[in-house]
Order: sequence, then C-alpha cells, then structure tokens
Amino acid sequence: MLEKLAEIKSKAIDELSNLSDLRELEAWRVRYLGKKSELTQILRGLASLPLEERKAVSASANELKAFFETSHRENKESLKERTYRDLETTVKGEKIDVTLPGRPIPLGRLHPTTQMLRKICDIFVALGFQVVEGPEVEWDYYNFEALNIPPDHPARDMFATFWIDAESGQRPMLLRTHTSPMQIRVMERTRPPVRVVVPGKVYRYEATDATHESMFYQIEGLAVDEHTTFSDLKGTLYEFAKRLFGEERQVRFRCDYFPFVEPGVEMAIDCMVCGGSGCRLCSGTGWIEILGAGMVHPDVLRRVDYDPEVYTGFAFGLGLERIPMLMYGIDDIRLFYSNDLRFLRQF
Ligand code: FA5
Repeated sequence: MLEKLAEIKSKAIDELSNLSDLRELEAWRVRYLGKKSELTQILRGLASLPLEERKAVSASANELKAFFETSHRENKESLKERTYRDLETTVKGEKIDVTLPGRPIPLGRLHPTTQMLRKICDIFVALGFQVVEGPEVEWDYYNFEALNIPPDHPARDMFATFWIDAESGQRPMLLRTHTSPMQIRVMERTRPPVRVVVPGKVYRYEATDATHESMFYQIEGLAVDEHTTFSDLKGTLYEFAKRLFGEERQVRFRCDYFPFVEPGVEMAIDCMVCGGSGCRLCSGTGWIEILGAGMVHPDVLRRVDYDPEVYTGFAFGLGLERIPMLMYGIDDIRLFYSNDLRFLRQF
C-alpha cells in the first residue's frame, strides 16, 4: 500500500509540472483529491487494514493528501498570475490605432422609381398641381364604367385585368389597370378648379417584355376649370418634358383613342438610346410613347355633376418606368423589379 502511495505521488508530481492553465489544474485536483480518486479510496479503506499497517498507511496517506492540497493551492496562485501576465502582454501588444478610418456602413438608397416619381411630382407641383393618392384595389365602376367603358365595351381589351373574385356576383373588384379611376374619385369630392397629379402602382394581366411589366407605375394628371383648352394640355406637357428631359428633346403628339377623353392623344419622346435611328428599346421606331392624354370627355364630367357647358378639362396618364429607361438608356423594364443590387446601386 505504501508503494502504491509513492507511485500516486510521483505520477501526480509529474503531471503537475506539465499543467498550463487553471482548467487543467482543476482536472488534476479532481483526479488526485476528488471523491473517486485513488487516494480517497485508500483513506476510506483504512479501517479494514490490520492495526500496524493502518498506522503506517494512514500517516503516509494523510501526509500525501496535505501535500496535494498545498501543491494545488500554490499552483493555483502561480497559474493565475501567469494568466494575468499573458493577458497583459496580449493587450499591450495589440494597441488600438484610433486614427484608423472606420469601416463604412452600407447605406440604403431610394429605388430609381421612387426617385423619378418624386422628381416628376416636383415638376407638376411647381406648375400648380396637387399630389393625391388612391386605392390600388378598385371597383369596376371607377376603373371602367365611370370612364365610359361599360361591360362588354371593346376598350376593356386595352386593359388586361386582374379581377378579384369576379365570379362572386358581388360588385366587381379589380387591381386598377391605370390611375385614371382617380379622375372620378377626385372630381366626385371637389369642385373646379381641379389640378392634381396621382402617382401609384397599376397592374396589367399581360406577358412581360422589354417595355411591358405586369406591375408598373403611372402618374395621372387632371386639370379642370372654365376655359381649359387643348393648348393648355399641350403647353403643360411640353413644359413638363422640357423641365425633365432638357430643351433638346423632341416631343411628338399623335391621335390616340381612350374612351374617357375626346380628343385623345399619345405623347412620345425621341429615343435617347439610339437617337431616333431605331433600337430594341423603341422597337425600331425611334420614338418611345410615354403617356396617353386628352380632353376629359363631357360624359365623364356629367357623371360627376360637372356641367360640360361650363367646365372643360384635360387629363394625362404617364408610364413612369419608361422615363428613367429613356434617360439612362435602360433597355429592359424588368430590371426595375427584379431586385438585382448591381442594377439598383447605380442610381
Ligand atoms: C392609360 O393607361 C390611360 N389611363 C392613360 C390616359 C390617362 C389617357 C388620361 C388619357 C387620359 P395606356 O394604357 O396607354 O393608357 O398607358 C399609359 C402609359 O403607361 C403608356 O404610355 C406607357 O408609358 C405605360 N404603360 C402601359 N402599359 C405598360 C406596361 N405593361 N408596362 C409598363 N408601362 C406601361
């Protein structure tokens, strides 16, 4: 038994000299002083030994226990000191250079559509228009009927529609296909003079291509007063085009048909990508249509209790995305809403 104790002692001293941190020291303590350690087992078994042997083993075992306890205490102190010293060296070695520039925080930015929308609204506000907004989920009445497009009117084909629960037999509802329903909503709640622009999302159930999306933005314009003429319409839109695109851009008006205006026109700008010679963006025509417009139809005025003998007005509806496409030579509208940061970061 005494030999066993000598063996335990030599093994413990050996291991002690190789410990490098407090965690290892704690493991050592458990190994040699813990409840399941060999030494504790020997101390517990003393009672079963013959008297002479018990005396000798008890003295040696208790001495060893005291030795282990002292060694543990002393090593704990020195390891603690060593840890602090190491930490101090590390901290001193790793000086912080407070003059280094900070890491840049990536900043978000406004979507190109939002930027253009604000720019255009600012131009119209400077021309005396007020900005209003309306619902994207709309009644058939405002989107079509009140705009002279009753059920079964062939003009419904111009606006491929996302219907909401069309089968239910209730009042038909849809995602607005244009911002023109706001003409009716605005006139219903105000008396002339009216001068508003209405920016917002519109939806069309149609296949997409380089110039067509199924969700895009429009800006509607409406001006109604006594003596408002077609010249006012042209003058306003010329002025708008000049302020947005610069003096050198060409503007073209051509007859067009919209059931809610009479006469109706479309306005196009000469293509900035090809300079008018024809490319993918302008489908080879050299012109890009950016808006539809016209004089508000007398029946539309009557529907909102405006007397067409007293009041006349003009309206226009502008496709928003086509404008940054023209200005920055973007040749595919689908880039706007495909969330590709490489595209969006350029604006
Ligand atoms: C209309 O939506 C009429 N409400 C415009 C209007 C308003 C006429 C007031 C008269 C008076 P149109 O369907 O042509 O018209 O669309 C107007 C503009 O929206 C177009 O000139 C074009 O620039 C844009 N646009 C039309 N369809 C799409 C599409 N699928 N994707 C992107 N832009 C489109």
